[in-house]
Amino acid sequence: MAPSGTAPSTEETAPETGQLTDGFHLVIDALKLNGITTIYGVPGIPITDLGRMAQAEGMRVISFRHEQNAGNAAAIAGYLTKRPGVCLTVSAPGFLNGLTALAHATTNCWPMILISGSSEREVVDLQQGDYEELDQLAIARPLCKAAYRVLHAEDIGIAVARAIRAALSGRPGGVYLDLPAKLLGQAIDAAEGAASLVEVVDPAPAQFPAPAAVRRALDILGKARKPLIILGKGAAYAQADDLVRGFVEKTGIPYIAMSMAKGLLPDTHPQYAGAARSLALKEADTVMLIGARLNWLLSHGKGKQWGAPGSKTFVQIDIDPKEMDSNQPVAGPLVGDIASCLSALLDGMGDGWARPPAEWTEAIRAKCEANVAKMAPRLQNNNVPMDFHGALGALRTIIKERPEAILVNEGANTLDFARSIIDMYRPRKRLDVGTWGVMGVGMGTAIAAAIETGQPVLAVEGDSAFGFSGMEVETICRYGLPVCVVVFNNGGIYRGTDVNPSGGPDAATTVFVPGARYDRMMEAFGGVGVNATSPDELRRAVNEAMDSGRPTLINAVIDPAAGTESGRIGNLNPQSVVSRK
Ligand code: ADP
Ligand code: TPW
Ligand code: MG
Repeated sequence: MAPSGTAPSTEETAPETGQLTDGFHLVIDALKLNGITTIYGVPGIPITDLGRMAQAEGMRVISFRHEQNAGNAAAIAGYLTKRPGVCLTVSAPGFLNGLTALAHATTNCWPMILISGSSEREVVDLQQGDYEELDQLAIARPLCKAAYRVLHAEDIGIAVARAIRAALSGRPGGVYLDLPAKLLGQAIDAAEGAASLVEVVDPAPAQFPAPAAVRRALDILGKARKPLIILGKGAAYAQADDLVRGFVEKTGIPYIAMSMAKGLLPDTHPQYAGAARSLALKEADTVMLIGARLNWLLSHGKGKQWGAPGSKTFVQIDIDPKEMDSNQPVAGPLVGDIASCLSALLDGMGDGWARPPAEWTEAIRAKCEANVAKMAPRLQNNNVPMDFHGALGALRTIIKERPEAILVNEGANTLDFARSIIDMYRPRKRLDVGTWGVMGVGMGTAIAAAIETGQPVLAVEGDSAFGFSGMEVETICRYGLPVCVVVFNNGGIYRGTDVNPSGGPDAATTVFVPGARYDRMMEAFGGVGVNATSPDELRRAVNEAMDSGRPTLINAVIDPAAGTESGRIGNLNPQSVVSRK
């Protein structure tokens, strides 16, 4: 991809006439021309050779054990890099395995391209039972921003360009690219092929808000007595880190950060109201959303959590105009990209901006301090078996000492406690289950985080969550990645203490084999396995792993009774009205 304003580069060595190229090479050349250098996938008919050739052509091709994990890797690669992450799968079953991740990327507004081989159109459309026959294009369409099929080798350049532009422009999302087997082997003249490639110019154009919209938003913010900023992962994705900090600090407005926006400013920032979240949401008169949606994660901007109905005025920055008024009326809509909107706001604020009343900011600060002090002793406990607080107290210190490390996090209690206990200090260092709360993103996310950033990764995983992608520990070992997985082993989903209500011999639905030793999975592939029973042991093992960079899995033995049903969202479980004996 060429940045805004630069002309597409010309091929350095133009092929001579008479030479041939084919679909395989055109796909690879088109991706490389646009700066896409890594493919996450699983090989097989008809794309085995595509992976081999991509590797031969200098691309990084990371082979997984299951397409869903490769897809999750591509999705988070898109989030981390602002370039589409690419996942490559075989037809029907491989395609379907990758689809969950494509939908996940789209839901989270992350750019990703799922490229799947497919069987022959003529046979599929007549339903004649081709090898792995499936109408993949039709199935993908509702789950992504755009879906394209390429039938002629000379169209590959345009198709890849369209896929990249669709994934990156406006609200980012997933794109599906369908490559029938026959296309890959199609030969065309090499010079003609080279000329058909397209380097996308300025794939995510800046989108400026109108001056009137900027004035309107500033007018609302200027009148607020109790303003609050909510930073979301759209703001983290935008990589406008200095502008976010500049704006937050110039306004003096307290802010909270949605899960993956934690660390955009350090969680220790004096304006951070995370530990006073309830008070801030309830009492605020004006709420400014920056790259965050008023979806279920913010209880749609209503309910007890939000104080009296109608008590809030909303200002919102989002690149998607349809996001405005999606759940609550937005009095100050700013449609544009985060960087353009924030620089326009900063310009408009001038020098004499009045900070919010001290009564408000002090009330929040006092609440934060009280809550932090209340929590502190619980985080220092050295109980055996460990509870979530003791174990996370140890990990919290490790992230504080190693702020460059990336924290991957999934589970229920393991997720909710880690989110609130582990402070983040740098942008895009906390990667988790996203908008849907998908279990199974862990290993794909950890692998892509290590590959894309080269930084050490600490993956804090519920034992159930880990199981969804656990086989990828082999992938971590195979590529020698600096990933330390900590499995919070409480013997089950939420808790390990349920019993079968029928009294029958089957295990209860939420429990696993008690005393399981996940650490041995890592040892099976040549990595380091550790069984940790106390916070001290856990701390030691994680530090060792982070120092050595060796693939490590620590089985952290957590009290099976320590968790609660569904972590912090138990209220979303429907209640039965029937009580049967
Ligand atoms: P969170 O879960 O952290 O609250 P969401 O995923 O709900 O965040 O919201 C992210 C929002 O950010 C989406 O509505 C998306 O359209 C928006 N967004 C993504 N990238 C940009 C950008 N560069 N500029 C402005 N808004 C963006
Ligand atoms: C793809 C439902 C939400 S949380 C969870 C499940 C199965 C696992 C919780 O147990 P874990 O954590 O990981 O051991 P802990 O600390 O509470 O014991 N399938 C998918 N996504 C979701 N969200 C589920 C199922 C679920
Ligand atoms: Mg568990």
